[in-house]
Amino acid sequence: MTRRDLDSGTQTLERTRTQRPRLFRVLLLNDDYTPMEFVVEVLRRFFRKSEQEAELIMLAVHHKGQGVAGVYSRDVAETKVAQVMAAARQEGFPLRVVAEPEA
Ligand code: NFA
Repeated sequence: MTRRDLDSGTQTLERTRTQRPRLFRVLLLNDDYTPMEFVVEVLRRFFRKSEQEAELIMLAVHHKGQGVAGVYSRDVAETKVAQVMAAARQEGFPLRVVAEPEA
C-alpha cells in the first residue's frame, strides 16, 4: 500500500480496486406460438424456479412482452441462453431468450 522512496523522501500511495464482475439478466421474450407449459418447464429446469414462480414469470412475459428469468455472471447467463434456445428449437418453438448487462 505505502512505499517510501528513500532517495527523494516522497511517499507514493497505491490503492487496488477490486471490481465485482458485471451481472447479466437473462430475459425471456414473448411470442405467439411457444406453449405456456413449455415456458414454465424451461423456468423450472434451467432457472430452478418453483412451479408457482415459473407460472408468474411466464404470465408476466406473456402479458408484458418480456421478463427476467434470472441474473448471473456473463458465462452462466450465456450458457443459459444457449441451453434454452437449443431446447426450444429441438421442439420447434420460436422462443427467444437474451442476456443483457445489469444497470
Ligand atoms: N404467448 C405464448 C402463448 O400464448 C406463451 C409465451 C409466454 C411464449 C412467454 C413465450 C414466453 N402460447
